[in-house]
Amino acid sequence: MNYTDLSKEISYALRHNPQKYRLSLNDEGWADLSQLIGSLRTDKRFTDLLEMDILSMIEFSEKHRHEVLDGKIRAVYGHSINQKIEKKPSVPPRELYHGTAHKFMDSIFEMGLVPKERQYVHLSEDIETAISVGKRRDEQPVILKIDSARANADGILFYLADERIWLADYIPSSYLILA
Ligand code: HQG
Repeated sequence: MNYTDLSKEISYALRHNPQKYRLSLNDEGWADLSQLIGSLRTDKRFTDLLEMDILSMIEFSEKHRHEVLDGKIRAVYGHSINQKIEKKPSVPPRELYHGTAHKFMDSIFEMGLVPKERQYVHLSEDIETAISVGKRRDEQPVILKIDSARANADGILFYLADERIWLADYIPSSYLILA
């Protein structure tokens, strides 16, 4: 079983298209794991899929994209479905980072960071993660530093997705500087 294929398919199901897999997500994005397994088995790449494969895929993934608890599974971040996934606000570290492409910079300095297709803007605690996120769109990405302490003090909410990734609804450009 190819774990990269499995991870991508599960991300697609839980972030973007749960209906296709006959899944319903609760407010925090949790879906029934056995229903997901049943739906994935109809794909010829995953006919032998067991829960154990999903647990191993999560364990060996370099990023913490999915979590399993009590027969449920969810995507940790990245959702684009209409149903808003609820996150509890937390106090962010003083600074956060976002890696992006040069071609977006005019628009970002004009409008701030917006979630685009996803439900939340994605930010990271460390520059290395921001670089790898930005490299998806630009060989030499722009790294923005977010003054998250000041933004949070001014009422902008931040949500912890996992130990490295933070989410926000919107970051006005006045809190952004080039890292
Ligand atoms: C940009 C992947 C123009 C923003 C990654 C980004 C991450 C603007 C793009 C996670 C803008 C949205 C999320 C504005 C923001 N004008 N462009 N005003 N505001 N943008 O993919 O943060 O591997 O939705 O800079 O690694 O790149 O799939 O967000 O370039 O962790 O698990 O609009 O998804 O994780 O792109 O990536 P995305 P992202 P996985």
